[in-house]
Amino acid sequence: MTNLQSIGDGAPLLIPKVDIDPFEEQFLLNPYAYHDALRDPGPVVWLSRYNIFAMARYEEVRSALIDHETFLSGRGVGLSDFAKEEPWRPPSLLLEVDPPLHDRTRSIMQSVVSPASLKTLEPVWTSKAAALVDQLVKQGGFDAVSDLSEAFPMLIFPDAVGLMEEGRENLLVYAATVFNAFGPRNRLLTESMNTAREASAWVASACKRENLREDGWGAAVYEAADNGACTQEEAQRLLRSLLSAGVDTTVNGIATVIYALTQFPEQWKKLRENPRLVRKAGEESLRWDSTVQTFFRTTAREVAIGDTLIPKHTKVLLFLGAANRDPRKWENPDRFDITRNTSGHVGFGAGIHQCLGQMIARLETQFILSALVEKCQAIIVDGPVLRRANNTLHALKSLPVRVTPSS
Ligand code: OVM
Repeated sequence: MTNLQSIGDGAPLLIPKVDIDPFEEQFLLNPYAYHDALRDPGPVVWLSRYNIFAMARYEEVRSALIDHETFLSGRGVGLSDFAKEEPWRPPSLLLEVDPPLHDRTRSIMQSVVSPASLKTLEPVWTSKAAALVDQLVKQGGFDAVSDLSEAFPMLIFPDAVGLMEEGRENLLVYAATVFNAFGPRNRLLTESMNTAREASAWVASACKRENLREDGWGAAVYEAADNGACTQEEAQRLLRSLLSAGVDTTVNGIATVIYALTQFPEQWKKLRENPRLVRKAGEESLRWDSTVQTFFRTTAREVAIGDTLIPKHTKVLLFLGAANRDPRKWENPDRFDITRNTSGHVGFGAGIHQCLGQMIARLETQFILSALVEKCQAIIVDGPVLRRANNTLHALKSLPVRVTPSS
């Protein structure tokens, strides 16, 4: 181990420097073109555009995610360091906190979105997925993003939370801003912030107790507060987490698996022959094209990665999407293969912060895929596939498809 020495820009000497901007539009639209350049130089690299450390190999990304005592979330999981800059909104009590607070809030929310509550929602979600897919298949062609991948979560998720009807369209606007806000203050974030003022106000109001139905997850969070698990103010902010993380993620998760199946028709065929593979298809899709591409952590202490010492109190960018395609870990990583063993993928993160809503996301994806494989023989792209640049999400804007109904 060689000592770390600083030079003018703060970069340690023994670290490969990479000049790529992972938040520039070209990168965000196709991150996979750049991942080798981030993974190959070493287990940790210096991003000279931002003067930060970054890790993009599976081993290091996963190790950092599970080591929450070294790699903190409490100073924000975006580029902005909450110890130095005022956060754009009050920090999330789940995502942007460390234990012990994290463990208290996490267990509250875990009991709200419990397997038991999902079990009762399942029949409604299944029939709504079937009805929506049925209607779209009858049309013969549709936009798999707006008509299906956005439409379905919007049909079921706000109802499950018990949100007011009025203004639900603000959810996607707000979420896009939340995920842009993990990146630098680039054009994407600035423009997003301008459109989000109204959406933020709507979300704040939608999270208030008096605006919630009495039978949803939202009311359940407030009941936990009544029982002493948290304050009423904490309840409102915990509910905000569901609205922040629960829609744009599943929208793009669903859109991506449909896109993947159009790009790998032999996998579609395999899925039709064995519809029980829907669960594996969803998982492989998250590995192959992770919806959440990146998150930051902040070091709590000096930490050695290979020959590099990362100083304490330093931001480190973790490339989940690159880890999930690291050839050091995955055989033929660019191949979408629904029968592969995806165990250990970090598409939902890993460790104590691992996606709270992962069962919700899995179910939504499975219900849509099950309906699609049952009702269509074939699904093909029928127009330009458009992406939407976001500082954190690998997102689709439009996926026009044509379908052949099952005979
Ligand atoms: C939150 C939050 C927001 C965005 C993402 C997320 C992936 C959580 O407000 O807690 O988890």
